[in-house]
Amino acid sequence: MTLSREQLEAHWMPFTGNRQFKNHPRMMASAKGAYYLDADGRKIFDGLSGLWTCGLGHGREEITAAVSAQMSSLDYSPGFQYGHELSFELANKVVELTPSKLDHVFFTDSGSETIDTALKMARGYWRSKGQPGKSKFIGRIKGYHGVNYGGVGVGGIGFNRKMFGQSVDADHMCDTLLDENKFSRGMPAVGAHLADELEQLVQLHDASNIAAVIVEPLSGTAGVLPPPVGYLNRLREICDKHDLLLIFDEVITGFGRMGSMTGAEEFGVTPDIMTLAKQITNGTIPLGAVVVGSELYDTFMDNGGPDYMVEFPHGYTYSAHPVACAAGIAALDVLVDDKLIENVKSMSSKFEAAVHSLKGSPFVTDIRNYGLSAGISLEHYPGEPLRRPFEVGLKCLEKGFYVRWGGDTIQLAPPFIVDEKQIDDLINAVGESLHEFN
Ligand code: PXG
Ligand code: PLP
Repeated sequence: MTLSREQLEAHWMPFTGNRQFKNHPRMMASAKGAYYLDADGRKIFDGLSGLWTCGLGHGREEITAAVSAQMSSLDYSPGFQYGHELSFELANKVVELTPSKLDHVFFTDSGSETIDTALKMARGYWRSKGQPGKSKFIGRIKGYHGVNYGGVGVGGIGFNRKMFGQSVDADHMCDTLLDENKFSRGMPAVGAHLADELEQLVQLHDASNIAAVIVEPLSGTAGVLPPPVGYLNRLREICDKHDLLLIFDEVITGFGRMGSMTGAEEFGVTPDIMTLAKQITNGTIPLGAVVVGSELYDTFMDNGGPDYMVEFPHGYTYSAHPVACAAGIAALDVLVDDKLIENVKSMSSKFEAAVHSLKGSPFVTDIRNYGLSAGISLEHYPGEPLRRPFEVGLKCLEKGFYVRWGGDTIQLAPPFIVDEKQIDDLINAVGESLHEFN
């Protein structure tokens, strides 16, 4: 590495133990397919597809070519009051690939912006309909909805909240982890009844005060928690009964990882609002998208006043950035044309068997999986729940495998292009690492 210790200080890194990192840097230099090359030229398998972003593998020529051509022809275009064709083309593609009731797309630049946009849409929708009291949100314990103020308010990870004080008005349902579901494969059999807690929260706060319920169809960051059988259907029923909007945060589940285009499609439940990011451009250029149905969109249009007036006072300088849209179109084309979702489907049973073979390995207290995602919970050091996953992650890196540590779990999400041998090697690396503790 060419950088000095002093040069590392200037960059305050996100979600990183800066002090540890800067004493022991882990630098990536390049990437192709399912592998990184680190700064020392070592090949590292990408066991989390970047940060759940790069399912198509790295360095896809189709995306590179589209981005490069776009940079040369229209590098930026004002997103407010002016348009360019690519955003409409991408919006139509997103509408085509998401459930049929969702047919309008609002672009943002990240998952976090997407969530805050969705929350503002929900409140604005009820105000436009003359019900301004409907402003509270219901999230879920262990939910992750990004790091902006709205997303932190509805989020359910205490560590991400405690430093920052109050944000939006939100209450939370319980998480879906049950002892009897430990080591479930795919969707746990028990737990649909946990959705009934929403019914209780409605009794407590009254539906006239609640704008929306927001959940990840499968919680990723909390350590891969697939929904129990029937749970999402039950949430949908309760939302319909009480006139609450249902938001699915599909920043991780969107565009393939579940073995379907979306979690909504895979689990058979359609939300009123869907949030997408990450995989939409294969992680190459920041882009997020909120997808909504016509009733919601038309409510804003019908209440917008004269037609020159802005109906939704919201948008980002980089919303629908032309280069990001070019990347999005190219990435979604590769996903469809290369039939990579079929690969996720066919590899997921192999992946499931491999990851569950770690049951019985030292410190493993639970394993959960769905599609090409898995979470492995590890026994805590006394008073230090986060330490062992960190140590396992470093051991895997020494063996040439990048895996994610978060909370008391190790998370795996290999690229959609993964093959059987790569799955075996990844799981062996995790298994060996677990056995290396004294
Ligand atoms: N919602 C969900 C469901 C997410 O998973 C966000 C919102 C926020 O997206 P942005 O683009 O603002 O980061 C996310 C992001 C991990 C990990 O290892 C997960 C995320 C980000 C980084 C790491 O679990 N999720
Ligand atoms: N802060 C200032 C002073 C700005 O002028 C703007 C945008 O014009 C923003 C923040 C928001 O930036 P963005 O649109 O990239 O979210």
